[in-house]
Amino acid sequence: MTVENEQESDFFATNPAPKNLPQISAKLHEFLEFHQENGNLNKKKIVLVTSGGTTVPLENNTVRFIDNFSAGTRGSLSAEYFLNNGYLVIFLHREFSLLPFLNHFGNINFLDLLQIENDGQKLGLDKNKVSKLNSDHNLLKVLKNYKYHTANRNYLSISFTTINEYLFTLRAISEDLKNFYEEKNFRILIYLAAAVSDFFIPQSELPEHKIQSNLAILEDPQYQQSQNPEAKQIEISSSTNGKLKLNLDPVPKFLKTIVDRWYNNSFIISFKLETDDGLLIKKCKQALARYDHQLVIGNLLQSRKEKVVFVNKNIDQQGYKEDWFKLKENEILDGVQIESIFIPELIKLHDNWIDHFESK
Ligand code: PAZ
Repeated sequence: MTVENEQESDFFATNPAPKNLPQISAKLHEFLEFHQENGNLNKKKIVLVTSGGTTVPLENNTVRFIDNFSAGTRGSLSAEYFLNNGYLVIFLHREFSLLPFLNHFGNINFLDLLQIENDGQKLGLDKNKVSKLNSDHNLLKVLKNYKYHTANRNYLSISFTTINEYLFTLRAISEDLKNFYEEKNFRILIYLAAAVSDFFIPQSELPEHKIQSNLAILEDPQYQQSQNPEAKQIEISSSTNGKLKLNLDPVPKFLKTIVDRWYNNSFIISFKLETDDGLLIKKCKQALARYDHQLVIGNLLQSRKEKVVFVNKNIDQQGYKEDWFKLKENEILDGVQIESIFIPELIKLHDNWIDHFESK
């Protein structure tokens, strides 16, 4: 067993599965069964898109948590381009983050599109506002796509909030997908765009209740007795001068397990986000060397909506190659989405991958 595999089994053995996992699995199973019965699993490719950021709770009854910046723009737009290119999509996203199709209308308040008619007796549409929305945001086109893909059940949304929920759900999805696709799992594309925390506190070591800041309460024996004795990763007391000290464990590196066990033979893409451009390519290459998957897409926080880099191995497996995709000045002004440029390239890479397996 590799170190990564050991860390993975430890994680699942020591952290509780989310309570709604059986419902999620049932929903997924039903989605895959529907497409199997309709012959789509043999005809269509499927992509698992992960999107948005994971939280790290600091209390079991969670009032406070650590979060990150990701709004799910990349994931939700990508899901839409995959759908429009004939893929079935499983969209594993942070609850309340951006969703495919709705992502175009993030700042729009739908109440402003409605009006009250007949002296308060009837609900109406403000046609001028709807028409402006249509001309500004291509509402009709987006709506047609949305209706088409929902009517055909082409995508399934599953949400997570915490790092724990994310990892358990990712594993559950992989188990079902593997069973449905069996030896054809090269038709599965895994697109890991979620911003997943690198650090966390295991559930068994979380304080049960809201962390108190009042030293008198902290030193009250009755309060101390009510606390989880294992909660040693979070320290606040008079000996810390009332400062909150956090000790976070590293999240096990799941990508190795994903590549070797959960999704072997699937086309796996991970993302690498950095803020220092001097590190980006180096970190992408490190990830490829460590996990041996198919592609890393690198992006910088500051320019992630304008450029990305594909880093993968050369055909002869010797060394790496980098392909940049950048929006031009006029494309940025016209609101072109970088996903519209690089997703078609990804699909070509996935198609080559499938051809390789099918011609064996
Ligand atoms: O969600 P968003 O569109 O604001 O950001 C997308 C992103 C930067 C989170 C994604 O492109 C990415 O790089 N995800 C992986 C992050 C990482 O764990 O390195």
